[in-house]
Amino acid sequence: MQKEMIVIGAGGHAEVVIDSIDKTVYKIAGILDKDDTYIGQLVNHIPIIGSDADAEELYHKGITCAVIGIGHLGNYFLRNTIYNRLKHIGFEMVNVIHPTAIISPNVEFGEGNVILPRTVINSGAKLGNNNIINTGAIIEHDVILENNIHMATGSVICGMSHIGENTFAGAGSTIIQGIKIGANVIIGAGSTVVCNVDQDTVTYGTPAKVVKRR
Ligand code: JB2
Repeated sequence: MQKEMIVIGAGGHAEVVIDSIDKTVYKIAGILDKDDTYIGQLVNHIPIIGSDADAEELYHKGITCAVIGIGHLGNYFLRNTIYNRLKHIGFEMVNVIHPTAIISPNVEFGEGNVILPRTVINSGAKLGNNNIINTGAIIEHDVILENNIHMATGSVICGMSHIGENTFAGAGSTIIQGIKIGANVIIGAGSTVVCNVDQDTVTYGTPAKVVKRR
């Protein structure tokens, strides 16, 4: 029997997440948006059924699985806040893995991770919770990703690097092997990171340089 699930967010990222959900395992009961404005509208044939305020009631009705479909590039902490709220209610935060993702059997996952089309995660990698591995991103061998990280489209982390929580690696960015990136870092799109990066910084360019503190 399929498990019932809600998707959080009704934007472009949610569309890709909905496409990636295994419908033989999960039945998507609906989408929760920021507010009730668009109730009844469809996103990839799935109706918006309410807002975050409805999550607890839905859980008690037996819809016990959830996935966050917000990429929300403007606020990196929002996904974490929502994740913690849903966990507190009791939701099972599902790992969504698109069928075209290539994942070594020797990868460890937490929960609530979203692994999108044509990604590669190689042997020995460890992922915490609530991470986005966006379309075409490559996570090389023995990389450690903490929690609430967003590896944007086509980004690459080479072997044995370590990424701190809440960090965002922009589209097409590359982190070479053995690098340590702190928490709450933003790496600009297309950057090449060749040195360790301190927490709470914004870093851009090739080679990437810290341009400001957050
Ligand atoms: O607190 C919230 C909340 N805040 C925004 N709770 C819930 N349940 N939903 C929230 N939202 C909703 O997230 C908005 O109402 C909207 O439906 C959605 C954000 O949509 P948007 O298209 O603006 O962004 P996105 O996060 O889906 O996609 C961004 O990030 C992706 C990674 C875009 O920049 C994409 O281009 C990018 N690929």
